[in-house]
Amino acid sequence: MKKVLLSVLLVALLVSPVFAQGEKEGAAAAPKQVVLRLADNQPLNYPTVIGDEEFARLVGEYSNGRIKVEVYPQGQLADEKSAIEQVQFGGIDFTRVSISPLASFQPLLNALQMPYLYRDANHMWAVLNGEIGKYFLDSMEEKGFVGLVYYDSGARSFYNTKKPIYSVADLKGMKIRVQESALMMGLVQALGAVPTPMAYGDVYSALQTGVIDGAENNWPSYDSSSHYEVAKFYSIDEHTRVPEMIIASKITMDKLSAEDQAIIKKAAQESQAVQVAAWADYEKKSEAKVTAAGSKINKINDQAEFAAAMAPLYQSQLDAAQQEWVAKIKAVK
Ligand code: GTR
Repeated sequence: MKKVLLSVLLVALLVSPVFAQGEKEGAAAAPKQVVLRLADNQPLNYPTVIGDEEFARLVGEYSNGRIKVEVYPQGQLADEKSAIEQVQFGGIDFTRVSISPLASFQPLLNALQMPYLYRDANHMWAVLNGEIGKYFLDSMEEKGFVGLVYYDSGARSFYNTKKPIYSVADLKGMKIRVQESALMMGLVQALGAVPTPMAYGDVYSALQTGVIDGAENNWPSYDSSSHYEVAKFYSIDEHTRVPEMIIASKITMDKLSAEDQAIIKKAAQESQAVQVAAWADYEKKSEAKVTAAGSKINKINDQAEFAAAMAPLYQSQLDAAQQEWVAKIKAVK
């Protein structure tokens, strides 16, 4: 037995340099393909994943197939927070995330997602795709990331298993799941409810078993996570517009040539149009789907009441620099 093993090893040693040489020669003829991985916690056909796939397609096209981006949806690689951590140390090359948990890594981002910050979606896009948005994408570098592009994520509202929310008082004492974000904890507390930070993938069963009473999200997530099956009351208050971002690992990007880095940045920027169109389409379909499935949907009575309750967050959650950014954002026409 030992003898057989020894001869197998010998043969392997003898032939391996040949293989190595063959590989090298092949590499000289056709440059080796670089395979990079992108993590997304949303399912296939969700607008962010449609955007990721467009990004991957464009990278393939612009590099003539030399760079391949593989998209892993549905949290296959990691939950959102772990995906960000892994991108930071180079274990995953890209991830598409909500900037809410991302702000734990780059707190400056909180200035982009304050409650009732934007007048409407157009105002948000003017900010994100203008100089301010560029500054925030670039600010990711000092934390070990390269910010590539913003994606749409609509507006977030509360939903719960108990009753419709009309006024701030209705939320009193309710246990509300939030993303892993200090700002979101503060926001829910400001409304008199009890925040429970939790990974996205754990929310369905927490709603079902009554560990929490509710959560908050946009229409597409309320739909695709199936939370509408267990939390029937969706109350439109649209407290925040939280954009999403594709970030690259700075470790990965630093290994690539300047030309390839430019290809990745261009492809990501250009994928935005497809993602935004997919978002608009999915948002309408989700609202119709959850309504047909029996969700009880209502508008809150007075948005000004909610905005007033959350206004102190602009002081308590933001430092002077962030407050200056907020002023600049509000001034964008
Ligand atoms: C969704 C977002 C996810 C995740 C989720 C959550 O809108 O697309 O990346 O952040 O919200 O609430 O955890």
